Amino acid sequence: MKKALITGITGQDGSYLAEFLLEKGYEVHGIKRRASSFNTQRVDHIYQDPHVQDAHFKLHYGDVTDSSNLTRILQEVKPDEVYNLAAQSHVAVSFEAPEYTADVVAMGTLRLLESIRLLGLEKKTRFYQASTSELYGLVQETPQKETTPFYPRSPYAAAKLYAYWITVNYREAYGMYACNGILFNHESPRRGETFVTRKITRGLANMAQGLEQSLYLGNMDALRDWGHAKDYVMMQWLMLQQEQPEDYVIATGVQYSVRQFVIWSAAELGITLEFVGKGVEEHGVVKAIVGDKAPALKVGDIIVRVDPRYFRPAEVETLLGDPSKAKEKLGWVPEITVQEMCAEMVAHDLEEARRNALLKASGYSVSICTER
Ligand code: NDP
Ligand code: GDR
Repeated sequence: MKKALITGITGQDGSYLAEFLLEKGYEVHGIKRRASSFNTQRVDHIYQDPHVQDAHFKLHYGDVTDSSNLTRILQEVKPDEVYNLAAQSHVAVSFEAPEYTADVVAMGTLRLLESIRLLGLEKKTRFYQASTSELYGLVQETPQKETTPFYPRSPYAAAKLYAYWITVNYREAYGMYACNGILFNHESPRRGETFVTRKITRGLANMAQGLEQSLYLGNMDALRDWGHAKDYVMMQWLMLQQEQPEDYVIATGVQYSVRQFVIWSAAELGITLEFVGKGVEEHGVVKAIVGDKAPALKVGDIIVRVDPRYFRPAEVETLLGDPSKAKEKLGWVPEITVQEMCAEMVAHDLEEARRNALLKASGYSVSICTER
């Protein structure tokens, strides 16, 4: 039975990857951080009681800022594959916590690679690094492919640049099977609530049910190449099953604006939304409503506004990936379209909003966190 170790297992990708690997028959180990409250919601459904003798899913307390901890876990597990997904992954937050972001994202990757090497596992353990389209930042070529020059535009992206190159370096210097997956944005109902797609689907669903008053967004002109996380974790695994370790771009090859994603999400709730005004004055007005998904809204309501608080000190305006290499060498084609993904996310968040609205109507207190 193959063993995999996933850092960041409690995150969006970690949870889908763990499910995928368990289905493939792996023994899956994950590193979770100690927190003052439960932080395993995304993997609770695959949790196995450690008292069960042949449990195939095991969580270890740890942190990628702690080399001794990583070395101990690696020594204990001796994994065939390591998936390094742990990160302070929010671009806007990285401007506020740049040093911490660098420690986790850049140094965390080095710590893992060096632990694997020092333990003599460099010929056994295959390594996947969660690289990102943010590396392209101020884009030098469109669409972006494996050979497109990088130009990071945030502390997060600059830290990921180090992580990218140190992964390449350990491959070249020590003959490690180490790969970078340069993944473009990928989303799902498990996406963190403060990334733009989930903020939109959750915010609109809450407003439809009368739980929020307005959705405040930043740059709605930003263009992204959005795919589904479930499709993308399969690629992380495939990259580690090849004869030679290589780096791959994973993307859909189509891009849309944040504004377009808002319009689709509203449509999933039966709302026709029209944007009027320019710049910080731009806002989204309800033009028509069909069906029963948005009982709390009426025609003329302003439900989307711009708040400059969400503008970034340096923005990545446009990203569009060219996944030709992954298609050719890994035989991969994304299965879920962005519109299907949007529908799934809205349906998920509407169900949650309906539940909360019902609780509220029954006199129970409901806390709706809307921080960025
Ligand atoms: P999430 O933010 O959902 O998950 C990040 C994970 O990292 C969480 O499990 C988090 O733990 C964990 N983590 C954070 N800091 C530490 C630390 N110091 N030590 C150990 N674990 C830590 O990210 P995604 O699942 O969306 O992304 C996975 C990876 O892929 C990340 O590295 C991200 O940068 C990268 N990426 C993501 C893309 C996307 O569109 N989703 C695109 C390209 C790259 P906790 O749950 O406790 O917070
Ligand atoms: P991104 O994702 O920065 O691309 O990083 P995010 O969803 O945060 O932003 C996408 C674009 O939307 C614009 N935007 C807003 N973003 C947020 N979060 N909140 C808002 O209110 C808002 N309004 C407009 C942003 O300015 C941006 O242009 C994600 C993360 O998962 C990274 O870890 C990963 O590496 C990249 O995707 C690929």
